[in-house]
Amino acid sequence: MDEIKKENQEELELETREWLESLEYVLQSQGPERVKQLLHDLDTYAHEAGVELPFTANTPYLNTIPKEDEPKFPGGREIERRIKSLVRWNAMAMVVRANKLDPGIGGHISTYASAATLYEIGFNHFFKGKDGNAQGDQIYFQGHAAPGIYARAYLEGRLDADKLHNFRHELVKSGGLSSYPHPRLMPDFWEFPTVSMGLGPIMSIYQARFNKYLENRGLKTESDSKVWAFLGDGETDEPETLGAISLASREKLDNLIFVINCNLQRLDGPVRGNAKIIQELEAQFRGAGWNVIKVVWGSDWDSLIENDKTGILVKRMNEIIDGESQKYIVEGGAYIREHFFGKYPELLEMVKHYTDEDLERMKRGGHDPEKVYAAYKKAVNTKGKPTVILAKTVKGYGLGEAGEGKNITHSQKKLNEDELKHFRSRFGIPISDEDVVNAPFYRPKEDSMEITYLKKKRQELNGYVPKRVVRNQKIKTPSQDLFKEFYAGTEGRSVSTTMVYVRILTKLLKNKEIGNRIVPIVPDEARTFGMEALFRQVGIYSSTGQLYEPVDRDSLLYYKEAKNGQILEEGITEAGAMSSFIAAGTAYITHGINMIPFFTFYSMFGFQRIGDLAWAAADMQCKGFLIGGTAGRTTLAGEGLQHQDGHSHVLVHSIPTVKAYDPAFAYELAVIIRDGIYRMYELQEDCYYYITVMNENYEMPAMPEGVKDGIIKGMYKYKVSKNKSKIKAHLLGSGSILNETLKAQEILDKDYGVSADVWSVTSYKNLHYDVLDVDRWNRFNPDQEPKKSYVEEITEGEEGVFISASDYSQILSDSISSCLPGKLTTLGTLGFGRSESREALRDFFEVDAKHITYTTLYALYEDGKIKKETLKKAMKDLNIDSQKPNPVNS
Ligand SMILES: Cc1ncc(C[n+]2csc(CCOP(=O)(O)OP(=O)(O)O)c2C)c(N)n1
Ligand SMILES: [Mg+2]
Repeated sequence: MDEIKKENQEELELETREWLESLEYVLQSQGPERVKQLLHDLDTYAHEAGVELPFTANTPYLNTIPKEDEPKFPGGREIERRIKSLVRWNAMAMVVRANKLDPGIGGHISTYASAATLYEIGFNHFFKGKDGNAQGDQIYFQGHAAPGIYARAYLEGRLDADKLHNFRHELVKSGGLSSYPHPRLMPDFWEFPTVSMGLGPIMSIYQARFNKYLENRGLKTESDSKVWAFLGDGETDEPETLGAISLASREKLDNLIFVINCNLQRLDGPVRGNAKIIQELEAQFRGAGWNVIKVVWGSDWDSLIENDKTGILVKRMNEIIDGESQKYIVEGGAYIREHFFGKYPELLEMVKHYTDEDLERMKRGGHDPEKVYAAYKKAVNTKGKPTVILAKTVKGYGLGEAGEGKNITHSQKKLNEDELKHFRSRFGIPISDEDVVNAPFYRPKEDSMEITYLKKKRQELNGYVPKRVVRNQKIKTPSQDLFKEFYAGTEGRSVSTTMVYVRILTKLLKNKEIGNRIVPIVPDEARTFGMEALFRQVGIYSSTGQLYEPVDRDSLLYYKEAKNGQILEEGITEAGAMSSFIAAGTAYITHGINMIPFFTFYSMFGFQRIGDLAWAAADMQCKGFLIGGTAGRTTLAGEGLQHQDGHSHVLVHSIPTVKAYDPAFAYELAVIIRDGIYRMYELQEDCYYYITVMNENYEMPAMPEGVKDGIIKGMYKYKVSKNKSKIKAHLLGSGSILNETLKAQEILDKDYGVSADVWSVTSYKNLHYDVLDVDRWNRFNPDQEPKKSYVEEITEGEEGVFISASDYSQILSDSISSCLPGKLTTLGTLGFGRSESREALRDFFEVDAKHITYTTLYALYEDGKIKKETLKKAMKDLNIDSQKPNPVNS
């Protein structure tokens, strides 16, 4: 029985060999294209014959570029190795010293240790700088690999030892280095904040797309600049990392290169202990249409792979899982022999002349400069597709006992004397046994071969990276004429602030000076906001133009896609649209071109959904307008709990440089937008804007005299009461709820003899930041005449009670309560929304005219200004239901 099986087996093997030999013959005689065709035909034949072939998007666990296709390495292997070793040492020393000085200050050694070759090949051969006004590459460095990037800048002479010494001590007098890439903190150095995982990858995709957009619109010349995104394998679990990869292939972003450092570990342990992250990612990216280059094995494996005539080695490589790969690193040569090669006698035979040390030294692809060079070279020359490089590395490479490949390695920040000695010797750093314990920084002399080489290399590539340079010129703000119609009011016509906004945008787009700099961005909500007229007016950007006849071609406002289209219609991805906003709003830095993005979205799906990107945008000093549409918890009727936004203004309050406004009237909106363009693009202030617009229609009044300054600062008196009574109240209203305060003003005047003035509050954020600033100044300057906050200034001498009402959480107006001359009662919409009519919602949240009236009367009653009977009667007359549920907790 066994004999028969064996014979059969031999026959099968013979058959396989014959097929393979035939294929090899075709490959040699006619080349790979013919092989592809044959395999395709075989596949089709088998399929038609009913053979179900298992689907796989994977190739074997081998390098994508075979040895024979590798280009010649153009660099000096030895000198580059020495430079890399110095960077490694200084990066490690920076973290070790910082933690000696200040235990617990943190930092990462192991990530850069695993990525050093990936970066050094880039620095020496690929990354393009911007010197001489070149366009340069955009490089998203993996956030916690920052020590390595600082260490290189130290060798380059761009950062001194003092700075390195003050890693994570930014507040010392001489200045330090920030933990991670933060353009805000190091504005001459970092360009892209990446450390919140997933943001780098998605931002880089939209950056590469925006570069093409600028080219297709004729705003920038075509270039061979690349966008490089370096990320961790653990980071690929973030939805933002992989969530937009199909956009990159659909848009044929051959200017985009992802380098995924597959060290198989994340913070706690293995990324995929029970599987292979490289194979998993290969399938995902190939499935999405990317060019995938795997760099799994170093050159030491080449001869073994070449001699693997039966395919047993590849079979073994395919079998192992990442948990095992990690173990090989920790256990060493004898273990590798026994457990990797030992599974099959033929494999053991292949390595019998290798010592255990030889086996241990056999590198992974990501640590082999020639393999990495080959991958990058292929990536930069790839046309029509984005490329991802999946490089297998070792986390904590070179740390030995201190953490190489160990589960604790991510957080390792301290090396003892022996470990430092080991590291020093492993990388040949010329530091004595005596000195090593202090982990001193080491930089060879200026005229040394190392420094000369690395400087020359950077010169050839147009200067140092990362380097943030701002090269834009200021923009002239459109004249007041453009905005005049909005200052005039609508004279009886009812419109919404959304309609006004779209009209302003339309006019800006037509403006000769800045029209082509406007970038309207929508995540599939243009019709919701009545923006569809723009489709035809300026076109929707499409890198392929419009290959079909739109179904509404006969209508005036047809769905027009064009290669030079101006609108970025992103589809349903707020994260993607925000990434486009960032690419556009930072083009003044990246490309020296002022672009003015207007990203219009459903306000609930703004800061709540993409808050971390909004934070990163502020870090990058992004400019532009975020427009929260269908805003206001009670103004958006019918939609309910997941749509009615009553807190985006609370969320935006936390980002210091965002100017946030909740305007009520057309003229307010016009003043704010004009001022925004003026501040961001003419004065070049560091901020971006968030403005909420509503879909409630009402007449827009004409702008009263002298209110522009108040609109911008955040508050002005809009309407003085006609009633001259001594019983005084002040009603603060915002957004569409301002109308409710105006109605309450009338009721208070007519039915209760109360003189209530109405104030329009356009920005509690502005007011509160000003209050904090003035309070602090007074605290630190007790000898000086105390300053007054803007709110104090404009309300000085006002008498009576203050009631605020807005479509947002009460906490906004609470923030200014200490500065008013009378007690403030705040009405707002804290709580979950409901699917209801506007009227019912305003009653439910107690922000309608009757609740504002009743609350005013109660405040006056508390103040002893009216009698209890009057209050109780009012409660009845106004139909206030005291038994209704509390909207805050129901
Ligand atoms: C959004 C987010 N969540 C968590 C972290 C904390 N964090 C920093 S590094 C890290 C592990 C990273 O693993 P990997 O992506 O594989 O990178 P490696 O260090 O292995 O190169 C984590 C969880 C973070 N920076 N951002
Ligand atoms: Mg990792």
